[in-house]
Formats: sequence, structure tokens, C-alpha cells
Amino acid sequence: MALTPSTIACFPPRVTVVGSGNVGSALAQRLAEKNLADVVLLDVVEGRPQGLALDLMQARGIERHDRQIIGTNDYADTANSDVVVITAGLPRKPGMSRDDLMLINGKIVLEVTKQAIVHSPNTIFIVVTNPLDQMTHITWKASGLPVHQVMGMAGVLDSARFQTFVAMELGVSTSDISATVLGSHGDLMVPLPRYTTVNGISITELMDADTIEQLIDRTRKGGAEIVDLMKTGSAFYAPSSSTCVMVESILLNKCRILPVTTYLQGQYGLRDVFVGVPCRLGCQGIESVLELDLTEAEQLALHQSAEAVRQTSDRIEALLASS
Ligand code: TXD
Repeated sequence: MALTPSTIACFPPRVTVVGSGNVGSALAQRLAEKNLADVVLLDVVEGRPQGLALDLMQARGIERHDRQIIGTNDYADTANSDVVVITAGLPRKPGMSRDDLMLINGKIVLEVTKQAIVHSPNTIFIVVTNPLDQMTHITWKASGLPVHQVMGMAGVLDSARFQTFVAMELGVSTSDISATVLGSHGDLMVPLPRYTTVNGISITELMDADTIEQLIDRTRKGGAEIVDLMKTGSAFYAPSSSTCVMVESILLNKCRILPVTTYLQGQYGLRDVFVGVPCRLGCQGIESVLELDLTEAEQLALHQSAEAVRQTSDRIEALLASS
């Protein structure tokens, strides 16, 4: 992989969060309160990002940090961002298919990327908007950046959900559990029990197959379970935590190994498709892709997951061509 020099020149780094809805505003708070970066919060809605930024600024003395939070509707204010996170989009409404949402959010993500890249030409993009794998593809193409500088957040969240359910089932600390979920962000995600461990012991040695299957099923439906409870809106605390840990690994060059949506070019026998796999995240973005040793069944599940993403690539290409 050809790596270009880091854009991170001096502290504090600057992170733009596009979309000041539930995920975007929670992420801005986490980034600032962890003292990780100055934050530019941008939205199309006038006043909302400015109001949220002022509110967050007024908490600084209490939270004891000095990060700047700027709210804006103008991309000029996002100039020289080290990382741009895209959370802008619309949620699915009753009667709307995933395809309808893909086109609506596809146009939004395309426009956001084109505007953001003008002011931060060597940034690193993290896409959060759904449908995740397809939106990440759009940002990669529209930005013209190398693949290691464009990635999607989903696997960290799906793994965190699996980790939580395993901890609840076993009655142990969540911190002692390391969970791995690969694949696309949706019903075909691929939780890997063999690579899910409690202090190094695989859960396949600690639970029976039926229990593991129930936890996997709950993980797959993790987002929907929260939507059903909340009635309006969807999860944002764990999604913003998940995005924050990716930003942190990049800005601090921590080189964490995290499941990230990336463009595969032969790894896992897959090519030219965005899908979630473990990656090493450092100051240049995706520093490398880790290839786990998968069983035939695990490999098949990953390929099926990737195939579902690939089936939509015509529509993504058509959208890009018409822009
Ligand atoms: O795991 C994951 N990747 C996800 C993805 C986890 C949780 C949420 N997931 C998706 O993220 C969700 O399905 C949505 O597509 C996005 C954002 O979720 P959020 O819950 O934050 O949605 P909101 O609260 O509706 O916020 C969206 C904001 C809102 O303020 C709009 O005004 C803004 O996006 N928006 C825009 N901002 C800038 N530019 C444009 N064009 C624009 N259009 C809408």
C-alpha cells in the first residue's frame, strides 16, 4: 500500500463532524471532552450546529478541557481538518426501502465529500451514514483519495454489541472481553465466536453453541432492538464511542487493531468491495489489513456478506456517474 505523509502537523488536531444530529453531536462531545481535537460541527440546518457548539463550549470549564468547538453551515470553516467524519443523512422512514435510502443518503454523502475535500485535500474520512458500506464507497470515489484514507465505522460498533451481550451472559467485566465481528453492516454481518475471547479464552470453550447463536442473533439485530425501544431515532451513544475510538487511534497513532470497513483488494479472496475486516489504524489511516485464518464456513459467510454489498455497486456507480 502506498502511504502518503501524515497531515497531522501539530497539536491540537482538527476533526470535522458533518451532521450535527444524534451521532454527530455525541461524537463532538466525546472528542472534545477526551481532549483529542478541536471540533468543527457542520450541518445544513442553520443554527443547530452553532447552538450545540456554544453549549459544548460552555461545559469546558466544568469538564476541564480547552478544545475549541465551532458550529457552522460553511465548509470554509472546516479547512485543514485531519479527520472528517460523515454522519449526515436521513433515517429510513416508514415505506422507504433500503434502496430508496441508499439513493437519498448517497446524494447527501456525495455532496458532503465533494465540499469537504476542497478544504481538506489530504484528510482522512470516516463514514458513519447508512447504508454504511455503500456510503463509504461513494466517499472514496468522490474524494479521489487513496483507499487507506477512507474508511467506514460499523465493525467497532457491532463488535462492541457482541462484547456487551457476551459479558452480560457470562457475568464478567466487559473490559475482559475482546469480540470480533466482520462483514457488511447489516443482517449479514459475521460475528466470529472463535475470535471472541474472555481474557484469551475463546467463548466456544465457555458457552454452548445455542447460547452463542442467540447472542449472535441479538448482535445482528442490535440496532433494530434500540430503534424499536426508542420509537424515533436510533442508537447514538455506542456509535459515537465507536467512531471516537477510531479517530483516537488515528490522531494519536495508536495503531489499534479494529474492525473497519475498507476496500479489499484480494484480501480474504475478495476484490473491489467495501467490507469490514480488522485493520491497523494509525496516523496515515488504514496502515494495514489483517487477514485472519478463517474456517470454510466463516469465509463463506464473509463472502456472502460482501456479495450483498457488491449487488448494489451498479446503483452506486450510476449515482457517481450522474453527479
Ligand atoms: O454503525 C453505524 N455506521 C451507524 C450508522 C450507527 C448509528 C447511526 N447510523 C447512521 O448514521 C444513521 O442511519 C444515519 O444515516 C447516520 C446519522 O445518524 P443520526 O442518528 O445522527 O441521525 P440524525 O440525528 O437524523 O442526524 C443526521 C443529521 C441531521 O442533523 C441533518 O440535518 C444532517 O444530518 N444532514 C446534513 N448535514 C450536512 N449536510 C447535509 N447535506 C445534510 N443532510 C442532512
